[in-house]
Amino acid sequence: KRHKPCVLWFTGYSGSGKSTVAGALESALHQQGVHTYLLDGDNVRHGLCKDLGFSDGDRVENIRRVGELSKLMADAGLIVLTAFISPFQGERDMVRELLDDGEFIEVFLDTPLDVCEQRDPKGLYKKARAGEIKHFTGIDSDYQAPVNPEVTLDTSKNSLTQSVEQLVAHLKTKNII
Ligand code: GGZ
Repeated sequence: KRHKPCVLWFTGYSGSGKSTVAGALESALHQQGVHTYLLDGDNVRHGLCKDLGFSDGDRVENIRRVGELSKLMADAGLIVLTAFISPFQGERDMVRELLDDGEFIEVFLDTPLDVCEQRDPKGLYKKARAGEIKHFTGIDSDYQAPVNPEVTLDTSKNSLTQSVEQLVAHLKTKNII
């Protein structure tokens, strides 16, 4: 099926729903025959970025590499989905600048921090509160909410299906799919 390449850049706290929503959107796109690739910590931080930790500088470098990789994949014609906290506006803007106009779609997972902390799927917030993990986003490391995201989702208010529908509608409005 014909589509325009783009990068759907999901940003938000750990536990905000980035990977879940991106994965569900990817399934919906596959059903329509759209060729996609999902980049997240699981397939990037163990390989391409395995030398990086969670200092501000390492996060900047993580996002820079993922941004450059996303550009190459979009050049290959894919719809790229990325699910990284990507806490800094400066780096998100840098990726936007790498891409052609309209190709970068910033998707803000605006799930409140206290909800993310309640979910705590991997027990990481608990460890961060106990001081066992340092520089944890939202606890003792900064998160800069997007200034002008193309799409804002709150997974504490909307179902997964609703989030996917909102994104599919956006892609249709922009003539991407
Ligand atoms: C934030 C951390 C940290 C610290 C480990 N701070 O919920 P998760 O587990 O699966 O997702 C988080 C992931 C964040 O990696 P990113 O590459 O997305 O971060 S960034 O964009 O800022 O470079 C979390 C886990 O790694 N994790 N330590 N200190 N998240």
